[in-house]
Amino acid sequence: MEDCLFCKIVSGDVESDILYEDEQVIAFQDIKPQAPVHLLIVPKKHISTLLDLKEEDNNLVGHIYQVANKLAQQMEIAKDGFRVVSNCKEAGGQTVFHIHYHLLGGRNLQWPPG
Ligand code: DGP
Repeated sequence: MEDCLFCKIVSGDVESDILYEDEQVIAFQDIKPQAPVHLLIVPKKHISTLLDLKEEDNNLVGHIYQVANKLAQQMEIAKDGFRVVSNCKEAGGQTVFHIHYHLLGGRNLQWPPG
């Protein structure tokens, strides 16, 4: 997608601090961290919102959670606990329309979110 920020990060046209990459996903530091650890796990395939996920994406979504598991351990937030969250559309807080999963940890997170 030409005008998609996260597609440009995937292609390397926009710089980011990448911590993990494989054939299906990348994970990089959020530019506006909301916790001591705040990474974004992003599929390389452009999918605009969670509502656009298809059955064929089931393995991809499972893979994203496996990557979250690995990164939580790597970032040393697994022992205390952490959060994986994906915002959907404006009222859900989505600002970048290429699905992504926030991995947040390193402090006691509040619930409910704002
Ligand atoms: P959301 O609001 O759920 O769509 O999350 C989008 C996140 O993307 C938000 O936490 C800030 C982050 N973000 C926006 N622009 C950039 C960027 O250029 N680089 C990086 N690394 N993160 C960005």
